[in-house]
Amino acid sequence: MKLAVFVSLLMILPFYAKAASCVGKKVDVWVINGHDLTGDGLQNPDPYVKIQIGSDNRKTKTIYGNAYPVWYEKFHFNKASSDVMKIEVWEADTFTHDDHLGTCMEPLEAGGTQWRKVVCKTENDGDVKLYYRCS
Ligand SMILES: [Ca+2]
Repeated sequence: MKLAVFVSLLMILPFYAKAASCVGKKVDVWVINGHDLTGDGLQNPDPYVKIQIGSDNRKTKTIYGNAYPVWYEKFHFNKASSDVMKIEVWEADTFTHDDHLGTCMEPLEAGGTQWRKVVCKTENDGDVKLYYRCS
C-alpha cells in the first residue's frame, strides 16, 4: 500500500511542477498603490501604471498631483501568453512626453487562490505595490 502511494506520487509530481506555470491561465492583477514617487521636478507627480503579459496590455488611471497614489484597480487577463509580467510606472505630462519612472519584469507563479505580492521599485527609491494570482 505504501509503495503504491509512493509510486503514484512519483507519477503526479512532474505534472504538479508543470502546473506552476501561469501560461494559458487566467491572471488577476490588483494594482494597489505607489510610494514616494517623483518625476515632475518640484511638483507632485501624476503617476499611472502599465501592466503587460505577453502582448496583452492594461493601464491604470492617472492620479494627478500625488506622490503616494492609491489606484486599487483590478485587471483580468483571460489567458496569459507569457510567464513574465512587465510592470511600467509612468508620470503623465500634459505638454511634453510622459516620464518613465521604472520597469519591473516579474516572473509569474501559479498558486491557486493565493495572491502574490509584488513591490516594483522605481528610480529615485519609490515603489509601486501590486498583487496577482493566476488560476
Ligand atoms: Ca506630470
